[in-house]
Amino acid sequence: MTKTKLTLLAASLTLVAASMAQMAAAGQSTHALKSPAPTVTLASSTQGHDEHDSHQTAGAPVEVGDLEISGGAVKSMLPGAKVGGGGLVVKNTGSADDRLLAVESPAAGRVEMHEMKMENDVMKMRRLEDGVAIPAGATVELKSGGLHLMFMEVKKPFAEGDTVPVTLTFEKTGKVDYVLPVGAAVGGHEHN
Ligand SMILES: [Cu+2]
Repeated sequence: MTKTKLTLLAASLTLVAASMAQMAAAGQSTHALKSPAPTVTLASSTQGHDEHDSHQTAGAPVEVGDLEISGGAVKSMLPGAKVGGGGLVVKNTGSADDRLLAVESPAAGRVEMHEMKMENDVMKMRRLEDGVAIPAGATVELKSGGLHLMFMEVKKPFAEGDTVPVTLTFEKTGKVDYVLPVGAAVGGHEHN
């Protein structure tokens, strides 16, 4: 009798011990699995916000809808100069065409889109009144010598190390803010 009771007691103690061990193990695994995961997610999303929202880094890619704006630069200008040239890269990852309709900058009276072309051995430049087509799947680069941006009535000549914020207006995507770095002036064209 007594022996049986003891055996039963021992058996139930073992059961209790076993279930406690299980609980502990379960608790441990929840800890081990759950807590590191959100930490990683939080860290990466915080980084993304810093780069894009609070203070845009010059030349840092910006993605809005199907468009990715990246690269590009504005050339530094001579003292007293009023016109500056620059460009950027627009990539359309979507399946619908878009169009860059207008560019504005607080640093310039107005920003025009220009195209340079050789015509009978003469380099001609014309203003693109209808903007620049950004076809579906295409990457369009605006830079000196081809399609480019002209900053007119520049308030303070761009100097190397400055940044030039621009607001791009696209037909489909709408307005996109981007910041261009000012690089060293390298050859290129002058027009006043
Ligand atoms: Cu031009």
